[in-house]
This record gives sequence, C-alpha cells and structure tokens, in this order.
Amino acid sequence: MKAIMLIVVLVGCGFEIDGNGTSIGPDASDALDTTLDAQTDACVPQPRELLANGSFDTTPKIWIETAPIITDQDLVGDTAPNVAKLGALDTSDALYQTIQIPDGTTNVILTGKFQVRTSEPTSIAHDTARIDLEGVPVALFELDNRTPTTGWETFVAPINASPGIKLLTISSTNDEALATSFYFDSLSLTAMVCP
Ligand SMILES: [Ca+2]
Ligand SMILES: [Ca+2]
Repeated sequence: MKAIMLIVVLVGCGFEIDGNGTSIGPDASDALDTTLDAQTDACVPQPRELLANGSFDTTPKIWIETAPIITDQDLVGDTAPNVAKLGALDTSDALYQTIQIPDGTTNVILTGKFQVRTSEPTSIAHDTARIDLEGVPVALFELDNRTPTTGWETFVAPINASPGIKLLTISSTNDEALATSFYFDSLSLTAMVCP
C-alpha cells in the first residue's frame, strides 16, 4: 500500500515512473507546459478608455464644473450637441474628472478637439488654457489667445503617468479685458493594457 501511495505522489509531482515503479526524473511534458504557460501569459495590449463622457454628450455628466461649462450653445459640437466652453472676462474656469491609470500601462494618450476664439490681439498671451493630470501639465498641451482657430483642431498628447487614481483637470484663465473662449470636445484618454 505504501508503494502505491508513493507512486501516486510522484506522478502528481510530474515525475515519470518506469515499469519497475522507479522514478526517472521530471516529466518531459513539464517543459512543454512551461512553454505553453509563457505563451498564454504573453498578451497583446489593447486600448482601454479611461475617461467617462469625453464627448460631454452623455448622462450622467461625470465632470465637475466650477461654473456651467458643458453647453450646447455657441458652437456646433464636434460630437453633437454639447461642448465644454471655458473662459470669460476676469474669470478662471475648471473642469475635473477622476480617472484611474491601470497597472501595467505601457502608454497613455489624451486626444481630442479644441477651438480658441478671442477678441485679443495675437501678439501677447493674456488668456490661457491647459490640461493637467494630478497637477502636472499634460505635455504638448497649452493654449492661449495667440493661437485662435476657425474650426475644430485635433490634438494628440502623450502622458507620462504612473498607475493609480488621478485628477484630470482642464482649466482656463482670462484677464479683465478682451475675452477668450476655449472649447473642447470629443476627448479620449486611452491606455494600452492587457485585456
Ligand atoms: Ca460633444
Ligand atoms: Ca483677455
């Protein structure tokens, strides 16, 4: 009985047993199992959307506004009907959303559309807008009255971010004269992660 139990234990551990019931070493199939496990563990990262209501068109609104910012007035949205409009004389506006950068992220990119409409001359920056992640300015993204647009412009901004819960902020500041409006729509924040 003891011999039978020993064989059962050895087989369970992946050892081969010869005809005499003698262990002759690790099962050759273990190497194959290891290879298959490695292939199963490897993955092709897929894009995952981290932002809610990036179009500003769905409910619940999710975004926190310091004033009524999400609106269907003024401009036709890149995605109808709503846009985010920041900027009024002598005012600072902000739009917030908490997002989570997932573990194992290899790449995070913020994309979207913007417009800048201003009464200012384009020589000196008086009114500005920017996007921050957890207080850090998003690379490649800062707007002011020197760069007015006549339609929706596309931006693509890579973000260097560590995993965890972060606050995404869109903000603007206008001085006391000659207003500038900063519009945003169709935002998307994607991370490449294993599904
Ligand atoms: Ca929209
Ligand atoms: Ca101004």
